[in-house]
Amino acid sequence: MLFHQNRIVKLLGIKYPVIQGGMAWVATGELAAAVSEAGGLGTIGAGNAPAEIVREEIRKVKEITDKPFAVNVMLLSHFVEEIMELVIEEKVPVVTTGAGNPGKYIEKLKEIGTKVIPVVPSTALARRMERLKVDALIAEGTEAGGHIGELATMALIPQIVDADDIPVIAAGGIADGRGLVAALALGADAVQMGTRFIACKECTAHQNYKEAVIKAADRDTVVTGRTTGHLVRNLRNFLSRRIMEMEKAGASKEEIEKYGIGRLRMAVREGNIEEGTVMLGQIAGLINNIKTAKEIINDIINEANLIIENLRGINYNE
Ligand code: TUI
Repeated sequence: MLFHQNRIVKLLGIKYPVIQGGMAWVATGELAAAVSEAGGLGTIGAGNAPAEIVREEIRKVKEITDKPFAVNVMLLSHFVEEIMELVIEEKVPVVTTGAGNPGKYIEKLKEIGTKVIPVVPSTALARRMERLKVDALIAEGTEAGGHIGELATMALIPQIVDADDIPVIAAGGIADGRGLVAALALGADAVQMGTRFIACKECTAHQNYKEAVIKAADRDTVVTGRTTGHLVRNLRNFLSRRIMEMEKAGASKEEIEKYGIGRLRMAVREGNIEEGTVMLGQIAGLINNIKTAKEIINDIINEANLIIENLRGINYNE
């Protein structure tokens, strides 16, 4: 069987090597539970939310499913300390981290058996994480939506795979079975997908946000934040144009950050996809339908299996 010896599947106790990205505001308990029920690993995105809000999402997941799930801790959050206390109290099976170095939290999480999986945008951070004995790494390329690093998935994955002996989950630019097989070919053991799971029936984001993903073409994302030091891939819309104008005009980091406050919520909850921040990855252009979490996962696995079967016939020496 294709995924029988898969290290990530074994580590996490899931059926398929598909992880749902922990998107702030978008990745609620409902979405995470649906993905975990379908055999992947669902993730709650803590984003900038306080612990009490995230606790409710954890409770929702636990009500719907007994399967493993993750909480993504966004390390730039003001509430990071209380979120870490919460995930320990709730004995969350898997913690993924983003937007920083989770070094000082790893020991406490591991003590209670929580699996720790940081997102790394470079081999330098991957090596540091290996020394701290994390369970796996998510190597996220710049194709991804939201806060991103500089390296593309195609270049990043094999370099991270070779830099350490930890299982690697590939992320950024992946939305179907072709992406999964490509990631496996580069040496990853699994994929994490965010954008694909926005266009998902169980995703609680506003319908306008889901439609923005479906409507987006290949060149419809832009990267803002070159001047603030926090690169963010989001939809080319009124807001991103305004921010790029401010950046060109030499606005200060504080001014730009202040202008962006509350904008993600505005897009995800209120459906204001012009004045809000619509975070999405470059692969949005490939996504043209809304499916259930189960359909997304089953389709990816079936497509990957077919591709692998076809590849078996190839031999360049003949
Ligand atoms: O974290 C993400 N994606 C996100 S976080 C987010 S909320 C936000 N909004 C505006 C500005 C900043 C954050 C929206 N989307 N993906 C995982 C990810 N982690 N991408 C890049 C990184 C990363 C970057 C630097 C991880 C570690 C890192 O380390 C720097 C260091 O301290 O070594």
